[in-house]
Amino acid sequence: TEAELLARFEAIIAADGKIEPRDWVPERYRASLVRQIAQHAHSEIVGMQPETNWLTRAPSLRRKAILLAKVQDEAGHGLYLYGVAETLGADREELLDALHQGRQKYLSFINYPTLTWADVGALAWLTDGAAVVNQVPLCRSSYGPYARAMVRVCKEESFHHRQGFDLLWTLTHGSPEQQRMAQDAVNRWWDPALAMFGPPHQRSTHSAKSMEWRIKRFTNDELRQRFVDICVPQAEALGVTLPDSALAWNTDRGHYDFSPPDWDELARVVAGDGPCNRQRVAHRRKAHEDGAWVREAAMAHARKHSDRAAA
Ligand code: FAQ
Repeated sequence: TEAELLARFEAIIAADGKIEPRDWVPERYRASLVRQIAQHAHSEIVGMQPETNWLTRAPSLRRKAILLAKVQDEAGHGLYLYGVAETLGADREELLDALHQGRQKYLSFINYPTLTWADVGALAWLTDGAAVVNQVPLCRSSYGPYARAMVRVCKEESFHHRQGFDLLWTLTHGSPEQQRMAQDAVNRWWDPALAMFGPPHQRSTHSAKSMEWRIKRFTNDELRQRFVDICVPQAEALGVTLPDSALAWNTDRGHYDFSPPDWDELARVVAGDGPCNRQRVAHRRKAHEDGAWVREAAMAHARKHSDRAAA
């Protein structure tokens, strides 16, 4: 009966076990996971855009090879994550339609422009750094396929984060103009990185339930604080200033105090009104349409092979 199935589901969660694709789950658990995983997958593939902007203008072959590898990793992460959503019964084409029609979102920071080469470094140091802090606990998410996908994703995101640090380090140890460029990029990416963790806990619609179901392990605010505490010494090592005059060590709390990002701005950007929202979605739609022949050819190839195997 449904009551028995629910009891079994709740027992797995209570024992901190893993839910697997064939297990019965409450519809709200399934829908909330599909929502988060689809948004995560969309973030990976739309997140390639601010970086591909600089692929042809990377200052050396080494930097270009690193950036190419990073962008390819993100395409791979998108693929795993759409695959994970499929294990929950979601249809990949439907998820992409929802993205293209604006019914499903991707993370807000992707709607900001990468104005200079230093942005490639600041974007990676700060937003990949934030992604690692947010996603390491997802390696212990209650949904098995999501948790397992996150292990490899986090290893690759850590590499992305480090190469961003390395890129910025080169600039902060370069000419005064390069130093200014690095500082300017950090100034512009700090708030979007803080906003990545989502709204404050009181305003987070999904956190309570997601934590009860052990999809999430920490509140948005706890992870944001962890990120700030990690960034401050790294900024000192880099020789950049984080753009927040309220940033100060609080001995009582054992954490840095900091100013929150502008929540109204986050709401506006999520609603579609950020500096690059229209451009990002239009580019994604065009890439999807232009790639139709590749998908058709791949399907025809797969059919030919399965027909041969059957014959
Ligand atoms: N932007 O109730 P909560 C990368 C939405 S990218 C946009 O707190 P939840 C690749 C939220 O969806 C990193 N929307 O929601 C890369 C919800 O709206 P909904 C990808 C936001 O789910 C790096 C509503 O607000 N990682 O690595 C944002 O409990 C560098 C209420 O929020 C992930 O996606 C936002 N910042 O917590 C590429 C991590 N914040 O769905 C290039 C997986 C909140 O009701 C360069 N996701 N919203 O319409 C998560 O961990 C969670 O979904 C959170 C939000 C933490 C994002």
